[in-house]
Amino acid sequence: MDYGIPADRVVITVAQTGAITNKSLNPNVPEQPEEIADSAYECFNQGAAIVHIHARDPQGENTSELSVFEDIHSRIRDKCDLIIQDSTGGGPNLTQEQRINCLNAKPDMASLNMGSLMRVAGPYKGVPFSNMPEEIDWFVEQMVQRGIKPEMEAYSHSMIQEVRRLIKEGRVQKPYYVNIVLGMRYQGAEPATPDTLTSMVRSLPPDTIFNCTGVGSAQTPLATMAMVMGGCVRVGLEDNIYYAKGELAQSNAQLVARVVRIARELGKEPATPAEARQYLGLQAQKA
Ligand code: KMH
Ligand code: ZN
Repeated sequence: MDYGIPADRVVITVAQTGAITNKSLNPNVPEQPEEIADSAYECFNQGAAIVHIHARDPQGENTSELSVFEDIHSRIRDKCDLIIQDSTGGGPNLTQEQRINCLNAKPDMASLNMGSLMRVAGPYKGVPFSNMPEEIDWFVEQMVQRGIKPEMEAYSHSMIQEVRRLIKEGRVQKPYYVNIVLGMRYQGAEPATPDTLTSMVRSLPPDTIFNCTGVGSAQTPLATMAMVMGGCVRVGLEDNIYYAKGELAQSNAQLVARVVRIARELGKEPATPAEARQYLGLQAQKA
């Protein structure tokens, strides 16, 4: 079987909320289930196929509460067939056990962070974003047991080695799906440059579909480059709160609409969720 995305399609993920961005940074960050679902539906209407989910409690703190994830999922699934990808990165206030609790809410996919980074600024300075090999193995086992496809997030070349290890050990199935995340201001993360993206894409194993996430002002240029290279793209307020320098984005849908305009200029249509399910080897929408 030949894996890949047709040249005239692009799979767009929207990462709407995140663990760090909040309403004090941009009041348009959706935090509560109803806001997250409404925003996801707007993004679906603009051309997103996948929604990456972080959940918050009523006070806006990162939460692992199953009922909150279930509420978000059912609100989204009532509106549309977006592919639901929960975050197991969670947030710096969550334990490893809490980070995988979202898997019990039956997402289609879940993020699987492929190595550890160190937070070097902000309130969590010095708190590691820990993803040790045995933790990765445990997370991926929990996903596989539940039929959830891992979205392997790689922030550096060394994390691609970890992807290779999982493949060698038979822990993940084809087509492998790797999100190359560049420009995180964490120790150990690589910069959002064309050279880094090119080099990391070249180092991917066969049968891998890649997605690119550029953080901050790199979001649009790297998404454009990734589309030219035949990749999938992720945009949204989780990774970038601005529309332009000094101008906050009005919504996640605004960021999706922009990448769709660029895609069309490049001769690509946004893949529907049904098409994206087929490319990624996902089952039909979960109940
Ligand atoms: N904010 C991203 C760069 C996760 O949720 O698992 C990192 C992320 C991790 O998306
Ligand atoms: Zn995330």
